[in-house]
This record gives sequence, structure tokens and C-alpha cells, in this order.
Amino acid sequence: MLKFSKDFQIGAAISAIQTEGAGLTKKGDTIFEMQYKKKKAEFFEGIGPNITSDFMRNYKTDLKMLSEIKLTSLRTSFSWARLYPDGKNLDNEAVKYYHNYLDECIKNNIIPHMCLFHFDMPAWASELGGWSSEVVIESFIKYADFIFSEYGAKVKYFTTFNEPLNPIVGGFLGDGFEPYVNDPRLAIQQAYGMILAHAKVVEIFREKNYHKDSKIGIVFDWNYTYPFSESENDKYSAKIFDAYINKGPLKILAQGVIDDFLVDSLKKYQMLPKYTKSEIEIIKKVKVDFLGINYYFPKRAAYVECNNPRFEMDNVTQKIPADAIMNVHRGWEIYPQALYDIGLALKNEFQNIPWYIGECGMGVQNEDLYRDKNGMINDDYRIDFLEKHLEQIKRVIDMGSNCFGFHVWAAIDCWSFRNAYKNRYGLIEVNLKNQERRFKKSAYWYKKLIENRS
Ligand code: BGP
Repeated sequence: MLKFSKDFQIGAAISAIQTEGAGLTKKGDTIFEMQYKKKKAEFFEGIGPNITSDFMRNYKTDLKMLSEIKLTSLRTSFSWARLYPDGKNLDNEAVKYYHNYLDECIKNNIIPHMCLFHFDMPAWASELGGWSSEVVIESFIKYADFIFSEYGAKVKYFTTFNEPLNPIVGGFLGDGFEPYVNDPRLAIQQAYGMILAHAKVVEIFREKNYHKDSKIGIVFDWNYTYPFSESENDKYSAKIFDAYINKGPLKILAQGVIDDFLVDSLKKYQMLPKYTKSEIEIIKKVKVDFLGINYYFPKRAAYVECNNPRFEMDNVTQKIPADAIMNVHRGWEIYPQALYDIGLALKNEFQNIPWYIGECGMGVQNEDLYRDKNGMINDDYRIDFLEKHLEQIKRVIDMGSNCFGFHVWAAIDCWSFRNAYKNRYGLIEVNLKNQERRFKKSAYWYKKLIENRS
């Protein structure tokens, strides 16, 4: 069995919006409740964000189960819409809940990794224009400041955003999320506002320095980019994709480095966002302490003709090789080698910044089919998937990359955006009829992996 060092964290991830549901305290609507009210049919089997895995009723027993398999750490998020249901006033019941929750993690020897924003833009904030609104950014900073001062003694690892571009691409360049527009100019302005919000939050974290041991980072989805073919066009497409979606934004968010290639590409189409010099100064000062990397599949960029490109990304598409190994349930290519490439890039191009895997996992439909006679889901496919990805992590650590942990998505089956409970990811199964929990086979394998550290 693979062997990691004793201090290597082996944990799992979930998020507030995907596990808490409406929960037990007041909560303002997020873009997902908005979407559900308008377009229920878009969600798999019509299941919305109202109950999800009912974590607020179950967290004590869930954390206990996670401690039984010796999980070192749990990555999840605070809900902005729960702490500030109307966007302005703090809800004391919610404040208490997160204290209880963190206390329970500590009691179970589980290190909490807490994120401020996991896709769950409050509805009021979305209506004001999301990250293009100064009011929204200022409210986010107030919320972040509260979190750092209130919970810093219990949380060592804070992150500002989870996969920050994902909801922007889904909401402003496609039809996945609210507000369902497709406009690169608006998308770029949103991305700029998000970067500014992140930079301001990091700045306040440093200035206030409430708890000296706490660290600040960001969780970024790096679907490592390769050119689909060796053609010059595909190579250029990969470079563009990298500049807009992967390394370009990651360099800014992690180290405040703005890539000239990206700026020149934006200028070609007069696509630079509105900015001020003083904002750029704040952005350039950013230096996070660590990175969380989410990885599910690689992106193979290919050139595509477009009659009327609005920006250079309109000439980029994704292709999957005919012989790729696939997770057919999710339609995602399985390519563990990318984790090695990511680890090396972080070592060589990001000054060997400390990093961990924030999410990696395999979503499978109809897991009932794999139930054994004792009722346990025998998810050998998940064990195989995780083993192959962890092998690459081990290999890149041996090459000197500064990786300090791995979080499988997910600790327990979670609700997902639009897909609801179609693809299950958990080490722990959730029975949606009665909210009963049960370990899958992978949970026991994971426990052995954790115990095997030395
Ligand atoms: C990531 C998100 C997670 C989780 C995961 C699995 O992008 O950060 O919240 O949902 O993807 O993807 P999905 O739920 O779409 O299958």
C-alpha cells in the first residue's frame, strides 16, 4: 500500500451549500435557491438545495464516523448567506452553529479547512451584479473579517474561494448558473471583481493578523491543460486556455503576478476590465500561504474556427482523445498523470509553494448496483481511481514538490449543482429516504491508507 509521511494530511472535502440544506438556522437564498425556484426541471430528478445531506442535524454523528476512519482533515465552507441572511445583519444562531461544528471537529481530531465562498453567491448579491458590484465586495470583506476574528483560534487553514472561475464561467459564459448570460466582457469584469475581493480579503487577513498561527490560501481547480495535438493551432489554443483559465488567474491569485500574454490577448479585443491603479496595487501585493488544488480531469485544448470571435477564447475548444480512459458517468477523462505535472509546475513555476489537493474524486451513478449481500457499496472503481491519483502525488512529492495533503471529494454523498444526487462521490453513503449513513468499501481502504503513514 502507498506510504505517506505521518504529517501528510489525508482527509476529505464537502461544502456548506452541498450538505447543509436550509438547515436549522435562518438562511438567505443563494443563486441555487433562486435557480431552483425558476427552473426546478434543470435539477436531476427535481432535487433542489433545500435538504441536501441535512448536515446541521447530522454533523455530530457524521464527524464521529469520519473520525472512525481516522480522517486527518475536513475541507468545507462557511455559508455567507447563513451568517448574514439579509446580507447585513449577523445571525447569532448561525455563529453558534459554526462554533459547535468546529469544536466537534477538534474533539474528533479532525483539522478543519474552511473556505469563505464555495459557489454560493447570496441572491441579493447576485441581483446587485455579483463581483462587479463594490457593495458586494465590501460586504464580502466584512464577512471575511468577521470569520477571521471569530473563528481564527479554531481554524488554521482558511481559503477565500473554491474554484473561483467556475461559477463565473457557468453564469456569464454559459447557461449553467444564475444569471445565465453569455457575455465575455461581463465575465471578465466578474473575474476581475473576484480577484479584487480575494486580494482585499488577503490584505485584511494580513493587516489584522488576529491569530498568528492561521494561514490563508485559495482553492483553485486546475484541470491541467495539454494541447489536443501537436499542431501549432492547438498549441496556441492551450496557451490561451492556460492564460485565461489556469495558470494566468492562478498566478494572479497566488502571487499577484499579472501575465503580459493575458493582458495583450485581452487588449486585442478591447476586453480589459475596468480597473483603477490603486486596485491593481492591492492585487499585485497578494501572496497566499498555500494553495488548494482541485483536480478531476485534464483539458485538452484544440483550435476551433469561429466567424465572429468576441475574444481569443472563442477560438478554443476541448476535445477528448478517442482512446481516453473515461468516467462514463460524468463524461470526464481519467488522467492521473496530470497531478504529477501540476505538482512539478507548482514546484518550478510557483516557487514551490505549499499545496494540497482540495478535491479529487469519482462520481458514479446508480451505486446501488455495487451493493454486496451485507448492503455495503463495493466501490472498487473509486479505490482504483484514488490509488492511481495518489501514486502520482507520491511521485511528485519524491521529486521535491511541496504537497502536504490530499482531500477526496467527498467525505459523504453531497448534493451537486444541477446534478443533485445523480453522481455519488462519498466515502459515506447517504440514503435520501431517511438520511441514514453507511460506509462504502472505499472508506475502509482510506482508513488503511491513513494508518499506513509513518
Ligand atoms: C467541484 C466542486 C465540488 C463538487 C465537485 C464534483 O467542481 O468544487 O463542489 O461538486 O466539483 O462535481 P459535480 O458535483 O459537478 O459532479
